[in-house]
Amino acid sequence: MSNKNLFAALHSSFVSNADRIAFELTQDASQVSYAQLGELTQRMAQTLLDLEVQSEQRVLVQVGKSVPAVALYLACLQVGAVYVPINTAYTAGEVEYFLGDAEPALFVCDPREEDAFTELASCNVRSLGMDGAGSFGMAASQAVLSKRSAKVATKKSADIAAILYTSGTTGRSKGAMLSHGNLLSNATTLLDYWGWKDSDVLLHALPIFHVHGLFVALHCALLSGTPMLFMPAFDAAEVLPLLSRATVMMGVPTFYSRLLSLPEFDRGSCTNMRLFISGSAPLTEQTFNEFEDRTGQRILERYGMSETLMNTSNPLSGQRVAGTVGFALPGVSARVVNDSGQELMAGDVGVIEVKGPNVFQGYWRMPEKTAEEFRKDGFFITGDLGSMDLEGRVTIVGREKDLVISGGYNVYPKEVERLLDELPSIAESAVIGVPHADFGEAVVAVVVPTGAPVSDADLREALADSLARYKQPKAVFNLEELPRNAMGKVQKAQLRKVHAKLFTG
Ligand code: MLC
Ligand code: AMP
Repeated sequence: MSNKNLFAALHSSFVSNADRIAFELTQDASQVSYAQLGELTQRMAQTLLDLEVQSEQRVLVQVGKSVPAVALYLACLQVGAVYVPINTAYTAGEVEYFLGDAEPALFVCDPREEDAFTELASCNVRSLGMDGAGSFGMAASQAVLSKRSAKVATKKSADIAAILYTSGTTGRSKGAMLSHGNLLSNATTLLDYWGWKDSDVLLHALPIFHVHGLFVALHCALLSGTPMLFMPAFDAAEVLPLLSRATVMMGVPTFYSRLLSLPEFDRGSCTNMRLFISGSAPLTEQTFNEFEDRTGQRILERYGMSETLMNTSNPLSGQRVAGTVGFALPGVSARVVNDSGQELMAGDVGVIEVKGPNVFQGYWRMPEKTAEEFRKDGFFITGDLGSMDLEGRVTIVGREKDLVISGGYNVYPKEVERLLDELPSIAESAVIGVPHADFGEAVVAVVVPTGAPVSDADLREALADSLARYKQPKAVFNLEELPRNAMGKVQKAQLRKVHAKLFTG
């Protein structure tokens, strides 16, 4: 049986594309070839082995976006460790949870945090700077490579390659376990479905701790030897002059609405572009239409999740319909069901369920939770609400799960409410998402204070150490009591209605 380690496929691409450029860093135009990426990865793999990281052990990583960070991911694959990336915006308080839950053998953090985390963590702690500095980076640069250096660990398709944490409705983050087979099959499907070409150049401006930037974008490029224009973070003004050198860009809807806000962005800005892909949050019909009017390009919208990678996509050739997420990808089955799991007629709205080689292996150390989210016939219950037309085209209309998606980041109200309710100044709270022109949705808190009204500044201060900034409410409202229905359930729909125009005028 051949080795199903995803790294085996990536490595053979690095060998066949050795002389091609893998990354051009947009900060300084420096370039890294596929051969250099392969060597850096080999050094990092050796460093992991020198630190005695074993196959299947977790490596928790919270580092800035950089080529060394990509190489660290690849090195984890190579030695068979399980890569666990977390958002760089998480506070030390949030990181502590992941350290406890993932029980990593090694935590790699930003060099500025290394001393503090060495005190806090019970595992090995090392650091990696965006320039390759830090204790892990230094060790990798000094690693002695020899014939006995790290090999490619042998893996089966179902073996876990990565755990991606995704918050739960209980407010506790769940680790979605993705296998080598999940990652490789989804990437090869996308390469084919999106017609990846030898001449493609990918503009990579997404963060690399989520499915979108880490797996969808990087895997497509790395497996096909595509050069990437690699940006540390999205900035519309910086993207604009780079577009003429790229052929493919992937982004969350905020990327596209921000590009449209630049008056100089037009057809001439993207003469070589063949594909703008959007996902992670709903792309409004308004953005889709304005984008087409301005550039002549119809954005290709697709739909995915941390648990499932990519499920559906609008077609490369054929009609891309605004407001829809297209068809189930080849090998993926999608259906829309009612509460009792019965499949609905075309056009009827229900919960979207999916099955296929893309669907994850379960939640880390949560067998009951895993069992709850799967049907007996193996379909995964996404919690997204939508419909499917007679041709199989899927439209997402909402979410059954209480979740806010802000600028492509998920915020689970429960997690924020739990922290607010612990504050002495707050008796109870309800956290909602309201429309926002830039982020799509924004987090808003409605609170019942115990005494004096709570201000935005009070909340900011109270949550500074415990909650990432993007999850913090962008506005707070004080009420004497929360609206509840006869069953005592907070009527969030009513609150959302009241504050619907808060950020959209
Ligand atoms: C930043 N801020 C946000 C935010 N991003 N607030 C709400 N929602 C967000 N998404 C806040 C910061 O906390 C800060 O607040 C202020 O905005 C400026 O920070 P910044 O870092 O300068 O922000 P900016 O560069 O403008 O970032 C916006 C963004 C970024 C849209 C470029 O959020 C982004 O790259 N999003 C992509 C997310 C993504 O990759 N999702 C994929 C998930 S995978 P303050 O108050 O301190 O000033 C998935 C599956 C799938 O969903 O299908 O793909
Ligand atoms: P995450 O847990 O970060 O992977 O987010 C997954 C969720 O993002 C999905 O369950 C959807 O709710 C949402 N999502 C992803 N892509 C789209 C899309 N194209 N349109 C609407 N929602 C999307």
